[in-house]
Amino acid sequence: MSKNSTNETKNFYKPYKVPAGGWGALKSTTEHWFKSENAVRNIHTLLKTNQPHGFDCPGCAWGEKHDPAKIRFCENGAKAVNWEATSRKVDAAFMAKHSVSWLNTQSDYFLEYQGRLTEPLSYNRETDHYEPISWGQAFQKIGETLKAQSTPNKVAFYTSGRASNEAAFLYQLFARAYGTNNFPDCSNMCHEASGYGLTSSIGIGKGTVEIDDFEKADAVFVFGQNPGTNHPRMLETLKEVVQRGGQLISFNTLHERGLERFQNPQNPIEMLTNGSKPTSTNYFCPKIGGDMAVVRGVVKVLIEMEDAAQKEGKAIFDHDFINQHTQGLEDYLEQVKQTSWSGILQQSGLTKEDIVHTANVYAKAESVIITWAMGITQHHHSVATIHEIVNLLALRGNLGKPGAGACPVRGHSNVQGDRTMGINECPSPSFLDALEKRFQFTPPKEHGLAVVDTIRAMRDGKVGVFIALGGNFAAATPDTQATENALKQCELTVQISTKLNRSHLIIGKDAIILPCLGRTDIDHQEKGQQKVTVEDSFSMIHASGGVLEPLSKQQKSEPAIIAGMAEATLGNFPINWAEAIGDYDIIREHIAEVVPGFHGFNQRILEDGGFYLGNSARERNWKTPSGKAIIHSHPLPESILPKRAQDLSSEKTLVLQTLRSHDQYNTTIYGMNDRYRGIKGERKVVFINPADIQRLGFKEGQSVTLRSIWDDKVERKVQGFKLVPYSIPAGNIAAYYPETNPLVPLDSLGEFSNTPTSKSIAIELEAYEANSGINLQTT
Ligand SMILES: Nc1nc2c(c(=O)[nH]1)N[C@H]1C(S)=C(S)[C@@H](COP(=O)(O)OP(=O)(O)OC[C@H]3O[C@@H](n4cnc5c(=O)[nH]c(N)nc54)[C@H](O)[C@@H]3O)O[C@H]1N2
Ligand SMILES: Nc1nc2c(c(=O)[nH]1)N[C@H]1C(S)=C(S)[C@@H](COP(=O)(O)OP(=O)(O)OC[C@H]3O[C@@H](n4cnc5c(=O)[nH]c(N)nc54)[C@H](O)[C@@H]3O)O[C@H]1N2
Ligand SMILES: [Mo]
Repeated sequence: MSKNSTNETKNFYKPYKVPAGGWGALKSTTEHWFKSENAVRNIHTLLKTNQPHGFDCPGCAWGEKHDPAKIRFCENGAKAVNWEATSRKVDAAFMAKHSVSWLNTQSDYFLEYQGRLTEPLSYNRETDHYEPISWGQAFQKIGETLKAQSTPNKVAFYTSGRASNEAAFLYQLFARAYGTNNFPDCSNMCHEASGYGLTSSIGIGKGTVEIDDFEKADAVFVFGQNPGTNHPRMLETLKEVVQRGGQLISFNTLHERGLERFQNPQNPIEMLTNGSKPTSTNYFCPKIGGDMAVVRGVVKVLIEMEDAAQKEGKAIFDHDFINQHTQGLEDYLEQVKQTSWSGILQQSGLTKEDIVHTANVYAKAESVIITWAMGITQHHHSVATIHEIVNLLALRGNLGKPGAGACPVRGHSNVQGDRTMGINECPSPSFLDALEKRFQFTPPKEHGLAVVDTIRAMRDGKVGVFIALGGNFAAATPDTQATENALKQCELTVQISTKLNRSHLIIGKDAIILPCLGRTDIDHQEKGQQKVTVEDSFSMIHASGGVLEPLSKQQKSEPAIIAGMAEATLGNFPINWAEAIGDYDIIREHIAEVVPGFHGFNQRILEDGGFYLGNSARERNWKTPSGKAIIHSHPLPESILPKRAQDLSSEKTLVLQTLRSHDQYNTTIYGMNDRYRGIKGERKVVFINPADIQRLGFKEGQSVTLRSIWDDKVERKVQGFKLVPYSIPAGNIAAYYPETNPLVPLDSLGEFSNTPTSKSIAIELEAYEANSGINLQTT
């Protein structure tokens, strides 16, 4: 389609024809090395990534096979490390030069590019500048503000998923001892539907596979994820499945390069011969939100196959597993039978042949793994889709056997661990009991606020203090305008951060920035250098220790900052905070007593490669009320858009998914390119089917306004985005987050998960003349 790319897109769009990884990745890694202005030091640093005595890569939560001989970083891990380990500083001098109002006119890229935060800062409204504040004064101000609140529930404690287990455990202990369960976290916007969907079906909210299972799987289905960019080390695993003759079917609305071909930059032969390997045996492109219909179609074919097999005295279904381990199958099969093929084909956008092929692959395989990420979890019907996936797995006993299982691929490098440590607005009674027993206080039982409810509560004056352990709340959350207005209502915002970002610039009455150490930095405490621990997508816990001297003596570790705030608020209750910071073994001893599976924590992290936390569903132990895996039956959604958008939609309505480019880490923008999708030097683009460009009367490369459709009369739009003709189903479009977050209505949420529907937003496009209006872009 883009062979005859016109002048409009010629400058920034050229399809990428070579495999993912390979020389392109190596070139990009080198460029980012030099950009960090710390190249030599960082090469040394990178070699310690994911090594037994190094640090856990802050990139993603993909796990590692234990093999000390291997270099274990990828291009995007290298970007994450170079970005953190820069020598540039954002200090008092920088802040004296730039007012907050001026900084707020700069891009997200500019803000983070300025370097590491190196001293505590406090906002001065009179000068509109951040100014230095001592650690002691900062803690005192926070403690006094917290103590002055009429109820602890006026405070929200946000967590982004990079926080270590030790930091997360102390943080929740502090907030619960203070008296609230208000723990909004990035997971609310990410894999919440996976946690909810899995807990309500198999009794545990985590994946059931280990990394070794990929070596045993006959087939792997990858739904709605882009590992070439977001989990590059997963490509090696996928390639190996294909290489040994396994079946690998990718389901993605876009043709993502990494899911097609991969050249391993760490394999000299492949690099020198310019060879590459396929990463999928089949590639299907369902419509946005069409995956539940795909799975339903597959099950419909399997029912027909089962009926035919039974006539010959054989079976496709694993009846022993079904009878012994599941509940609800009859109703579900009836529901599937009731679903029409026309509905399935229309919603999935696939042909019946594609679906029959998938069913055949599934039925022939003795073991199947299904993986997924944000293409599944950020819709209105995400929980229903995950239930459908679990049902498919259950039909042939693909839960709790080698080479099989459910594999939600997590995002942030310790987002799974943070939940394990109790970062949860709806804590389980058993967790609270264990906390009470260990620390001799009664933690609050009332459920707290997740992300969207926190924004609503700020808006309504019910939350007035916002504390963030990392992340970039203002940019990562939906409905940017509404969120920014809500944050501006706050009495105090406190951000524990490594780099300057938008959230520091959206200020209520008072704002404090507390600069912290990152994964790569050495953490010196009274009893020597400290390690922290993290949990990967496969429930492996391992230690991580920094390797670089911190850029400034004024930076503190996350646990030390939490302890400082806690002591200023609670004194030595319920623990001696300062003592725990001197030696993190003390924090781990507390964890071992409170969190199941962590007995002998301090000894077990000495093992290279760490230890496995275990997974009850993997043992076929179903922690559901009935003790069985529950087969849920949901009707296929009428439309993939939430009802409030559906009612207003028309022929012109398109469905937008917001996704990541290759040069970003969530709201952190490393650069302006999206190599695998052929985009150079541009982020304001809309990927659109060429037939839609024509149908709607636009031209390739034309600038447009995106306006979202919602029934509350609020105008949500972004402007000046260029149309890029792309291989994407008709009626679907894609654009980058966070630039498109102003379009996501705060109330457009996943059913049961309350996750913003960042992958299915109803949109209309209109031509944009550069000078015809004010550009409302926030980035
Ligand atoms: N380099 C890098 N690594 C990262 C991150 C990063 O930003 N940069 N972020 C981290 C985090 S927090 C997370 S959660 C993960 C995110 O990892 P991903 O889930 O891979 O992230 P997205 O960019 O949101 O990509 C969504 C993918 O799903 C596809 N998709 C969208 N909607 C649908 C659908 O309805 N059906 C199907 N079948 N496909 C669909 C899109 O085309 C795209 O390929 O990555 C983590 N790792
Ligand atoms: N439209 C749309 N919105 C989305 C998504 C989407 O796909 N589409 N994805 C959602 C998802 S999956 C997620 S996980 C969220 C991400 O939401 P967040 O986790 O809140 O955002 P990040 O961009 O990862 O946070 C970046 C900031 O974290 C800080 N930081 C980096 N490293 C550290 C560290 O080691 N310690 C501390 N204390 N701070 C650190 C830096 O200051 C940096 O500016 O966004 C969500 N929002
Ligand atoms: Mo995420």
